[in-house]
Amino acid sequence: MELKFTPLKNDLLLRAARGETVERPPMWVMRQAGRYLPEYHEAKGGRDFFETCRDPEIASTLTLQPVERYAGLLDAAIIFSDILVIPQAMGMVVEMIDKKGPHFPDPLKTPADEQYAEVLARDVDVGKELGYVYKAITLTRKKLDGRVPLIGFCGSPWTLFCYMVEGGGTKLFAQSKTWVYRYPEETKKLLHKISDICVDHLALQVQAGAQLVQVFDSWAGELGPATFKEFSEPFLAHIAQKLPEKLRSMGLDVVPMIVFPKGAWFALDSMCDIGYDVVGLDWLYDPADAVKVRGDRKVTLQGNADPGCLYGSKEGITKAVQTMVDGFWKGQGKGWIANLGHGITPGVDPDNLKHFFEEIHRLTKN
Ligand code: 1CP
Repeated sequence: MELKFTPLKNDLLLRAARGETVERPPMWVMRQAGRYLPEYHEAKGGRDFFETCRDPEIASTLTLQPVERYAGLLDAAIIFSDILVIPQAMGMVVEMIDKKGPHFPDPLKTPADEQYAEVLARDVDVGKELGYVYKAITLTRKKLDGRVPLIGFCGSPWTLFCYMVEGGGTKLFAQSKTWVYRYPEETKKLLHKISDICVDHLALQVQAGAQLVQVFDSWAGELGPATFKEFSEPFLAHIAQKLPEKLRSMGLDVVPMIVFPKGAWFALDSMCDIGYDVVGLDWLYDPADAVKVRGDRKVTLQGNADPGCLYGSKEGITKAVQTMVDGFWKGQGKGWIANLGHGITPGVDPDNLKHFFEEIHRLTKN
């Protein structure tokens, strides 16, 4: 069943994602609703992070904050949630520790563990476990009232797997690498299980009102070309293939899909062929080189300024924008969604993000 909402007044992002020629590049930034905004801290108060995700009223308020602050500049909203709601739906406990990040008190240790068998065997009903995400999306669509499209998202199977075995953020990836190099088949079984849950979660987000979806493979670059091909790419491809099938079977329209394989510069060529409409790039790519790798394939590139440029001066930010505009946009007029190369970081002055948007606007005006 398709829900009815106010038609979009600004559908620039959807047109650019589909590869159409557009009047200017759409812009949004990863983690745009978050800690750099004083109004985020005000609205969140002392609440636990996952409690805010589970409260559709607060989650929608947080989603709208950047849309309101940057009205007329920002071309998308992204639902306030987290990639780690999937491990939670799979029965794992995930806490968010203030100023430290996510923590799993009981991560997966080895395939011989009882917990591994339990997680694999568990029949996960995301509709039941993550109903609050879908409620938040529907409420946000209503509050947006057609101002900009709403993006839904999930973590990639590989990135979620890393958190499930590491138990939180890591620099070494010791557990993830132990699994990859010691238990490759058991690792793939789990990745496959996670992939199917990602498809279900994305489909229900679309049913609830998400107009475009992004898969965050934040730890893609921890793998090398050969291991990425084995432990991440097939599962990203599985999502790209199954989601449209699932949406059609639910009587829903197919939505554009974005993949963000952070750090996997070696995979750009194959990422343009696995079924995504948009490939997100981090700042380690030279925009003009990425455009060359894409060639004439109908894939839109998204990114990719160093998020750290927003700690810079106005001139520094302008220079970073100019590099993107020259590489992605000049002589093209399509195929680019302006963004940072990763999430905006805490401590950035929100006015610097405004300057970033204004400069994209100014430097891409015909
Ligand atoms: O505007 C938005 O994008 C907000 C919605 C959002 C998204 C898309 C949040 C809220 N998290 C995410 C995705 C997410 N979460 C990713 C993929 C994007 C990326 O690579 O940045 C990842 C890796 C996570 C996991 C996570 N959640 C971390 C990273 C930990 C690590 O390993 O370094 C952290 C710090 C969180 C908490 C979190 N999620 C979101 C917010 C606003 C916060 C901060 C909570 C707080 O302290 O107030």
